[in-house]
Amino acid sequence: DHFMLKEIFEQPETVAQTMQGRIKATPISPMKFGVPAVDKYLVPRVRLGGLVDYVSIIRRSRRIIFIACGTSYHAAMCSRQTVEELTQMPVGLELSGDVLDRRMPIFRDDTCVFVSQSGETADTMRAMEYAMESGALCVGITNTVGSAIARASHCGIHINAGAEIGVASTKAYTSQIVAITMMAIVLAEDQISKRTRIDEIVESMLDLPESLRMCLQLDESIKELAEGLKDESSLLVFGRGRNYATAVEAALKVKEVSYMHSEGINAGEMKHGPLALVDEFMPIIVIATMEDADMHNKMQGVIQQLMARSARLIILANDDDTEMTEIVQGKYPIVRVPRSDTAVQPILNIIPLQLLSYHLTLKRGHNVDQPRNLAKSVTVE
Ligand code: G6Q
Repeated sequence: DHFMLKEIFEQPETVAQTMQGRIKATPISPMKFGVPAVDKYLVPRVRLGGLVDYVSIIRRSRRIIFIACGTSYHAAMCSRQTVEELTQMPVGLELSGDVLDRRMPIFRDDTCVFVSQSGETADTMRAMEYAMESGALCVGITNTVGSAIARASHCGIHINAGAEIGVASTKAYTSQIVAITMMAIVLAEDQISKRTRIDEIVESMLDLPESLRMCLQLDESIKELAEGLKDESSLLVFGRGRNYATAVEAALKVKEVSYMHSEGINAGEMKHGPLALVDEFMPIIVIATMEDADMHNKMQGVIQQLMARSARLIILANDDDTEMTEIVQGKYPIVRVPRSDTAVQPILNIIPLQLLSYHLTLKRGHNVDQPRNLAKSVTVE
């Protein structure tokens, strides 16, 4: 019925398109005698044609800085940890407009990665011109072949997600995360110590289309959830680690199309202010998937603290998380998503939240594809 819904449902195919011809299906570290075999020659698991000639320059750079706006910024926020984990390099994250406002120091041995669905966003383009003047290597990650950022950057990755028409970015977000994760892998492929980890991430990426299809089956139950939330004036979303990005991206989706106030909150910051908003009326979505044991424990603690304050919760958990069933005791709805690798799980987690923003908007009677005051490409500063 709408481009936004069409694009949400395209994601099993669009993430596959982003990986197509770039990821090798066979593991690079086959197990021999219970330990990963170390081949004489490193066989790369991922190949990104647009980066091949620049990989060694990026590896030698002082730091990597991701620069973007809106949803593209959230995609970089989500994948930044994977880049840090695999490369062990300092990885910065900046809003395009803020780079210019601060006249941020950028140096010739920096790599600046500009993430933009349209490739035409004025703030990101200006930030790239600024970084070029500083002599930094400029990498573009865009969805639009021939766009200003794709043409003016030194090298880059096309995310190949196909044209995105809905103003609310959905399929571009998941493909941007896939593209940045592939970039992290390419940068780490020279390190033998990272090969097993790369295999784990790649295996989960290859499962993505199937897992995304399972997430899309949540559509009907999310519609019901939206019915119970449609008259609210505010919605909080709590997450931490990579899922802090999921929380802020979900909140952006909700506010931009349904016009409901929504805020993504880092659950680690809860005690430093946001807890004051918690009462039995304020709806709070808590992202508590169990891809990482430490994070899962922390999120269980957050849920218990919120329960102690009689909060009104909606929990996002994995389909095999029985502990969560015990903690929640049937008091709150639990949205279940399949389990994946820590680097890949946020790609699944955002799906029910994209669907929620879509259904909330229809139920509140707004135009989901063309929200007021917003344009698809923000070509003015
Ligand atoms: C969100 C939007 C918006 C977009 C930014 C940056 O749903 O589509 O936040 O991500 O305006 O646009 P580009 O990714 O095209 O640079």
